[in-house]
Amino acid sequence: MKLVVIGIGDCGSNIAAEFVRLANRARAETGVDVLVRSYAINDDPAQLNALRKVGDKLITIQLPAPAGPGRESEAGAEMMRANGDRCLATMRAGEFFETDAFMLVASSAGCVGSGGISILARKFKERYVNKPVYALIVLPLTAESNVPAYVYNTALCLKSIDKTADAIFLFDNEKVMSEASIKSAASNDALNREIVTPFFDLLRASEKVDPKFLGTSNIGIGDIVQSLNGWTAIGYGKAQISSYGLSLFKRGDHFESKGEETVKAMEAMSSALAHFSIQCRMEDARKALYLLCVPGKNANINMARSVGNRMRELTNNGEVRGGDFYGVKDHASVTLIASRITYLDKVKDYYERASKAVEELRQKETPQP
Ligand SMILES: Nc1nc2c(ncn2[C@@H]2O[C@H](COP(=O)(O)OP(=O)(O)O)[C@@H](O)[C@H]2O)c(=O)[nH]1
Ligand SMILES: [Mg+2]
Repeated sequence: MKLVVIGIGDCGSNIAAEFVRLANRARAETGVDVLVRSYAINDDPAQLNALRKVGDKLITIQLPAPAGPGRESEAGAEMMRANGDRCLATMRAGEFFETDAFMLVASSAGCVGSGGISILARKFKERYVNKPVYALIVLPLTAESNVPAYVYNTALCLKSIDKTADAIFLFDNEKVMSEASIKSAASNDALNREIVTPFFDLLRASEKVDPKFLGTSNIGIGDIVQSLNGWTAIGYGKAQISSYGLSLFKRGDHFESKGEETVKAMEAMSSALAHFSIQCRMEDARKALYLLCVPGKNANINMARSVGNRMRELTNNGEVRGGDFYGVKDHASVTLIASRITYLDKVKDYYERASKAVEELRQKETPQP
C-alpha cells in the first residue's frame, strides 16, 4: 500500500519524517515503495528545517505564525482554514494517482495539529472522493492529561476527526513511551519509531513483492481498506527464531521446524495483543486484520489459519481478514488491527472531562475579583 503522509504540527511533522525512514527501510529490505511522499506542515521554521535532513521524500510547508496568543485547538483550526488551500496547492497532486490512501498525522493535545487535522482531512475527502483518508492521532502523556487545555484540545480534536476521517489510528503516547523506554532513552525519535513500526510489514506485504516473499494467502490493499473504519488500534509483536530453529527450517525438516515456527507465531501474536497502540478490548472491534510474517517458503499453512481463528474468537466473530508474508529473516512477527471499535475508555474519558476543562480554562481567563 502506498501512502501520502501529511503531518501537522510538531508531533505530526516528526512522525511524517519517521514514515520516510520507514519507507527507506522497506525499499532496502523488500524493494517496494510504500510512501509516495511525506509532508510536514508546521508554524515552526526551526523544526521544519531540522526535518529536511531525512531527504527529498519529505516536503515541508511553513504556516505563518498564529495571529493571536491562543494555543488552543480552535486557533489551529483557524490557521488551517486560512492556509489549507495553499497547503494543498503546494502538494504534488500529480503523484496522488498512484496513492492508495492519505494518512494525516497529529497530536491531539497541541494547537496546530489538533485543530488543523480535521479541517485538512475534510479538504482531502472533498477533493479526492475515491481515496481513503486516514488519521493517526497521538494522545497526551499521563503527566499532561491533567492540563485543562490538553484535555479540552484532545476532546475537540477527537470529536471532529471522528466525523471526518475514514479511520482513526489512536496512539496512547504513554503506552508508546513505556515501550520505547524499554529499548533506549525515550526521545521523541524513539517514540515515533514505535509509532510507525507497526505499519512496516503491513504496507510492504500489500505491495507487489518478489514472489519469494509471498505467503500462502496474501494480504491486498483491498483487505486493508475494507478492514479500516472508525476508531482503530494497531498492535505489533515479534518473536526471535533461534538459529537452531532456522537451520532446521532450511533443511526442510518439516516436522520439527513446524513446531518452533508455530510456537513463535503464537508468541508474536500474544505480544501484538499486549502492545496495541491504545488500550482496547478485541470484542469491541467489529473489524479486524492480521498479518503473520515468518521466514521461508516452508512455513505451514496452519499457522496463519490459527492466528485468524484466534482473531475470530476474540472479536466474537467480527469481520476478520488476514494473510501471511515471508519477507522476514530471523523472526516471526504478527501485526494486528482492531477497527470499528465501538467503545474506548480513553475516548469516553476525554469527552467526559472536556466540560470541566472548559470551566477551568474560563476561570483562568477571567481575573478573579
Ligand atoms: N509521540 C510524539 N509525541 C509528541 C511529539 N512532539 C510532541 N508530542 C506530543 O504532542 C503534544 C503536543 O503537541 P504538539 O504536536 O507539540 O502541538 P502542535 O505543534 O501545536 O500541533 C504533547 O502531548 C506531546 O507529548 C513527537 O515527536 N512524538
Ligand atoms: Mg507546535
